[in-house]
Amino acid sequence: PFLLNVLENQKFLNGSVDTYFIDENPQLFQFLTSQNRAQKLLNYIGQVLVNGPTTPLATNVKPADTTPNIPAVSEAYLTQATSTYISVTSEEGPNVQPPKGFRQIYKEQGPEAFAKAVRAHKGLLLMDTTFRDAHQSLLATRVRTHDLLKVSPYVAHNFSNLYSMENWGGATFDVALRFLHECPWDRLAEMRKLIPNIPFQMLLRGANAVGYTNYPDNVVEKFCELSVQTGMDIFRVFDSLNYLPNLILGMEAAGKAGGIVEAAISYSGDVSNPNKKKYDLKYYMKLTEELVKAGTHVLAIKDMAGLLRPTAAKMLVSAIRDKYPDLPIHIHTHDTSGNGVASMLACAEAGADVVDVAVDSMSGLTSQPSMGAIVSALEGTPLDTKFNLPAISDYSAYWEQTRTLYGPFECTTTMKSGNADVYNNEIPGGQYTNLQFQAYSLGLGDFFEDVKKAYAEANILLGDIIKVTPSSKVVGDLAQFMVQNKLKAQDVLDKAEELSFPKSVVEYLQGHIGQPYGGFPEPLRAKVLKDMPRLEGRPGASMKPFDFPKLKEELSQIFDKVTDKDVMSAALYPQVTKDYLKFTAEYGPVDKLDTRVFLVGPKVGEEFEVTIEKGKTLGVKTLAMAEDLTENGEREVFFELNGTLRSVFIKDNE
Ligand code: 3PY
Ligand code: ZN
Repeated sequence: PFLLNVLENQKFLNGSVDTYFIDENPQLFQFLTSQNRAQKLLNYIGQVLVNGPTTPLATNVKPADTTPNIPAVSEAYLTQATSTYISVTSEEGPNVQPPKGFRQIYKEQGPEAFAKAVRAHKGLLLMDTTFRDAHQSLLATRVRTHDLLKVSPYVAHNFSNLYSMENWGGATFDVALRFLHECPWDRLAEMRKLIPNIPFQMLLRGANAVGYTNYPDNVVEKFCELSVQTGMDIFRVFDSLNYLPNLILGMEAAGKAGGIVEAAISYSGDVSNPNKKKYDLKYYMKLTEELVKAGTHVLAIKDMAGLLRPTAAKMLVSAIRDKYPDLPIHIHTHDTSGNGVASMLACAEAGADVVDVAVDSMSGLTSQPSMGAIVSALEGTPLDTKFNLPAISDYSAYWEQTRTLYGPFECTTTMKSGNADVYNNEIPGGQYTNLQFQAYSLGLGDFFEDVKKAYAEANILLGDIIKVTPSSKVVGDLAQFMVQNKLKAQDVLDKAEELSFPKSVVEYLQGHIGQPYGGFPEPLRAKVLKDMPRLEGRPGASMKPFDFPKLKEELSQIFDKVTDKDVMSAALYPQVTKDYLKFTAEYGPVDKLDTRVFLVGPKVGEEFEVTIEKGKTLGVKTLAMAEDLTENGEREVFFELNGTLRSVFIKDNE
């Protein structure tokens, strides 16, 4: 294994080798394990300075040269009665403990008591999506743990009345490992330490967990177990086709793990439009009945594209509220059309308990509607959220500044406004920004308009399906395929037997992600699949249980100190996790660097600090880069590390 130190090599130690041994085993001289974390970080910084970003930047906008102000935890809390505070002692003393929140009800009395407390609550409750869906939709999911943690104590102290914070799951798991070189489990554990009072919520893609494909059942189960152990509380469970067996699998996994189950109906169509017949009120009422029967603690309406207009919102929520007076109802939407606030207010008035918002500076467009807008709209009414507007402003100011660090991933580089055309194309928020980005990076402004139109056609070709990860990718892939090959819907139908469709489309038609409501489109399916195998029923039902011990063994052959969490990550994302483990073995705790330094490296001459653990802070100054390369094509980069001169040699890839 590449981490093996030469001084641990038996052959080397007992002298039974010749000098060619050294030439043939250069990996033994990399001393990776013996290098300390500081040296690894210098290697990382050197690498970025010499060879450019290790995480590809989506545009040529640079991260801002700014240090966000961290809002101070309000003094007001430090003088209040201690009985309402969480009784955990910390090094800083009892005064810094945040007030109790809904999490204490759940932890002390269980999920049912939590659901009751939510129903009994006067006023509208909020979930804050800033830590997950907001940046997934606006900043390509790139927000790093480092920036989430800085503002976490503030959130714990000022927003202890949140129903929950959505801060994990969805695309964050994959992106953390793949692009940010950080461990999603560590992110969860660290946030938990700083926020003991507010329930944490994650997005679980049912049988797809936090991936893009169905996994064996034991993977989903174990994933939920580890999530609860690491600090997760509420699981919003959805299936991309609203396919009940997949939904139930996810619900049971979350429930068995001890979590709060929030089963979600993914919303499509328009219940207020009599011409949109497939997903009508009857369809949603039937699905609600099934989810209630399956024991959900809370019902979510997941409006991933922002299609739930105010009128439809009122119809749908009142119908569910009338039939299920005790069921907590939680609404999720995206503000793509600009109707988000209006719709959430309509939901609240019709009897929803909770709506999703993002802090003002991370709201709007394809993200969630604005927290400040909804809070101020309800102030002084019976639905008053009792949130403090100045506290929201300080939180928003932090994110406004922090957002500029992520300039390279900013959706507003191309997206200047909301667009009600989403009611025609039904593209989910996160995908809408992605597709626009892609179109612009191909230099094809018109391409996006064509893709959006093709998306609507592709949806009909595939049977007018629910579109959310991963079924939305199937529709998006078909749409791009149609635009690139200049195919109209009729051409696709006519030439289906000869066309070589995207893999995701073929697999969807084979039944790999489940069964769509109303069945697969025929004759398209028969023409595309010909005699290829078809999966009936729930895909996971026919998969062999995943062999975790075997994977652990395999990883331990290559890497040091492999944890169960690493193994879980690798079960979901095998190659991405191996790359992550290799990366951190080589470059150390890059998650501790400030975001600008992490993304593009420091300026020459810049001094900065890195706190690699509590009480251990490195002072770094970048001194210079050698102009000439060494014989081996390496460039020497000079640093001052805690006042001592250090240098690293980096292979120049130019
Ligand atoms: C996800 O699956 O990541 C989503 O946000 C779907 O809406
Ligand atoms: Zn969403």
